[in-house]
Amino acid sequence: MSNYHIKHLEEYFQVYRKSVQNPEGFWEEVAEEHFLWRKRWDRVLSWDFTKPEIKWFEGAKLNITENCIDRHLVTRAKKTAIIFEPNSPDEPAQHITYRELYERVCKLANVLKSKGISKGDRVCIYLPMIPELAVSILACARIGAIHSVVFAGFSSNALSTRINDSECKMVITTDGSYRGSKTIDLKGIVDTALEDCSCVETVLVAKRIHSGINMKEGRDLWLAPLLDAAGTDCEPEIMDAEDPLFILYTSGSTGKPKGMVHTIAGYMVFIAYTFKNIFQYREEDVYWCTADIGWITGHSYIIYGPLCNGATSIMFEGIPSYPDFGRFWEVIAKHKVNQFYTAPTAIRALAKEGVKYLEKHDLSSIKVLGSVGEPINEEAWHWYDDNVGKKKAPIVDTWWQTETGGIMISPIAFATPTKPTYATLPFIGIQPALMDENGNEILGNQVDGRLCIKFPWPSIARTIWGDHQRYKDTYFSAYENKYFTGDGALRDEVGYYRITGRVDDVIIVSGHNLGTAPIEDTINEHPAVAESAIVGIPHDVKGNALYGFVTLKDTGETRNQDNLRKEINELITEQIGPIAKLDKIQFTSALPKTRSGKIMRRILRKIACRDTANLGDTSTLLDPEVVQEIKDNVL
Ligand code: 7RM
Repeated sequence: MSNYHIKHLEEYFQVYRKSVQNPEGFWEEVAEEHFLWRKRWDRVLSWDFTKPEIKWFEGAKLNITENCIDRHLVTRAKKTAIIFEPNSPDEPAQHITYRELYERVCKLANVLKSKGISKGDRVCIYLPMIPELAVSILACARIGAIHSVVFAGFSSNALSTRINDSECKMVITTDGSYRGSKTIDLKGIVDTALEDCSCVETVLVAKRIHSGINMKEGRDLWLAPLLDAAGTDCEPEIMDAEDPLFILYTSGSTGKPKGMVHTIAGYMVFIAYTFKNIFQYREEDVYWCTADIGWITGHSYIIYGPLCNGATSIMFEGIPSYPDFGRFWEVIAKHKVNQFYTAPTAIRALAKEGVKYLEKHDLSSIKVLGSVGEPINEEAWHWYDDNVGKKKAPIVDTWWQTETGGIMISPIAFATPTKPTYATLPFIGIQPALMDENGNEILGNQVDGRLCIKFPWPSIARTIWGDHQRYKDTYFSAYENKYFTGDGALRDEVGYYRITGRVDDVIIVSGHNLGTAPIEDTINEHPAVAESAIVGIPHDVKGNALYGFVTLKDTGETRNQDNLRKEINELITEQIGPIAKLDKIQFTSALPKTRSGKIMRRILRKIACRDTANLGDTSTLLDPEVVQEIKDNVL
């Protein structure tokens, strides 16, 4: 039996047992057999959740890019590592082989060095989904610089905060980016941001849209001529297992963004192992994750996980609605995608358009479907299963976080029987616990509580950049000796987990704890409803009452809103009970979402409570205009 490649449920249980009974022995075996090390570790694991301090493979030396690129050159030099699918379907796709990727990464690594970047320096990468983004990440890793990718949809304000927090010496950007039919002046955003950043010495600019931009003398440099002059080999910097690999910012419910720090060896081992098993990637498969590399999903499951396995990974520059809502399906058919990984918000947006776009494309290459980012509601799950997977492709609903680095709870495709809306079983090595309000672990099945993890796994973030105390307070203080995820979950009669959403989304109505997710799921089952979000508003008698924001499907017919309100509440009464009925239902054209697709309930809550003087930071919203519309129509 190979520990590395799990194929049946029985095997999962055996390997899981082993990984929990002897975590060090287990991960040591995985690390030994499947990666390239320059020096072996002295110790597999040391940990103390009270400090908190976690170290994996201490004493080992390696470079992650040798694992992602160099070692494949023997057998996969001509294999495509990255398929770049541009924003416009009229622009040809690019197939970048492992050999080409090697050369491009080495060249850029040499450029970085020549511009004064060395091991431990922070480099901010503010790029759209173009090959230079992947190459920049790997070039940093090659020379031991710490990359901090900032999603290229963030404003100049968000960008400067992140650059300053980790004192980046360099920014890598472009003259602009494409987004559907629009272009975005990325360099202009960088220029504005840098007015507030004295730490940045150099800005490297890749050409993408060929727009006229300002180049600041002595600071800004075009990338192309530097690359042309650079050498095609660059010796990898030999790194310690626990050296930082990257910083990635994630917004908390309060305060400034948290720069989560991931270190090299443990991250590499866990991300490679999860990718291989959960998606059941096989040599020659084409894998597509639609996330932006500006999020952890893109770091772990577009770049590091696939490349560590010698896979072919698609990088898509565009959006699902351009030139029309058939774009995803067109790309799947064009590249014969075998594993497709996307977010519930995208699934719902596409489902809203019906099946007419799907029917035009051949999706028969699909073997596995993935979901990530938020709980997937029953309706979206079935739509995905019926229409995209044609009931033949298992859906891996993968629960994890920026902080966890890799997937924590998920089916293993073809091994774990799936169940709609359930992330199912803990992945190998992951030891979840459900906790009650008093800090006690809830044992047994058919229970729900707050989700914690009891034992370290290799890719857990090691700290928050510059603020270890905040790391401790946020994740290790709620429950003794446990990592607290901030999510609620339930465990069903067979031990499957269902993530019910952030615990701060719980609303107490007349003493009943109501999670927003199940109510939203019920509303979404109404045939006219596309999406919904529930918030609590103060109520004299009940403590809180429920206020719903609902978007409707474009079915062509006009509906009487009062009738719809009645039908929605009847549905809730039927499926959950009258306690969960909504006091108010506001119909709206869209919901405010973060750019990674998470509904910003914080903003909706304030609007519903008519507390709109200070809506907090709305700069990370996908579509800030909807906030005005919702404010104008508040009930
Ligand atoms: C990967 C990612 C983390 C939060 C997490 C959850 C929610 C993510 C799922 C999910 C239910 C899922 N990282 N979440 N995946 N909830 N089912 N499969 O999204 O740091 O950006 O967000 O996202 O609340 O705590 S993240």
